[in-house]
Amino acid sequence: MKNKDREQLEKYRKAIEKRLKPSRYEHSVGVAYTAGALAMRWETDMVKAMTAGFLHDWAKSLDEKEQEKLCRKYLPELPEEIYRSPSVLHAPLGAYLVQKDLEITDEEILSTIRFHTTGTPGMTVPEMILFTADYIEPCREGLEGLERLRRLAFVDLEAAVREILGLTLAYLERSGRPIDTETRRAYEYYSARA
Ligand code: DGI
Ligand code: FE
Ligand code: FE
Repeated sequence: MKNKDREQLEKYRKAIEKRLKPSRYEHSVGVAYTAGALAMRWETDMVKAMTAGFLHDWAKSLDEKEQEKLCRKYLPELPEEIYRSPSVLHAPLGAYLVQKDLEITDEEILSTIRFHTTGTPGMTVPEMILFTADYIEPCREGLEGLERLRRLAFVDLEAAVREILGLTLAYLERSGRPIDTETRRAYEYYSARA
């Protein structure tokens, strides 16, 4: 990659290192390099994939109450229903905050961050890459199907997305947590294409 890109990425890495606790920072580095490798395999922009990887959990340094407050203030277009699933708020809020805090305006990067937790129907390849990298990055452990999904992501990206959505839905149902509309829509879209 160009010197300029390397310097930008280094800037984002340092910014996220300062912002998140160490384990979450390690996760972000894992997502960045996994997304970069998937971008090589699936022929999309590697620098954008790594940028999104470093920054995708930018809003996660805030507690959920604060996330809700900022979402209500800055993202009034979010459906009221989303507030029943507070763990998904950091994704749309992160897309907003990296724009505000780091002047990231590239819509391709912003939309991958926006949908990294729930997914959405008809994701672009960069969106599927971040969604999948978040699940399979090397620091993750104890998640269902990890070893197989790590291989599958490099063989059939959409199949990996479908499986991750299925596993997430099953997990949420088992634990009795509300399922956000966007998660369900994404799951239904990808199941119907199997
Ligand atoms: O931020 P990370 O921990 O790296 O990963 P993530 O952004 O995928 O967030 C994962 C959490 O979000 C996990 O606890 C499951 C939860 N989640 C994903 N979709 C939904 C959801 N929680 C609810 N309540 N509803 C959803 O639809
Ligand atoms: Fe996240
Ligand atoms: Fe994450």
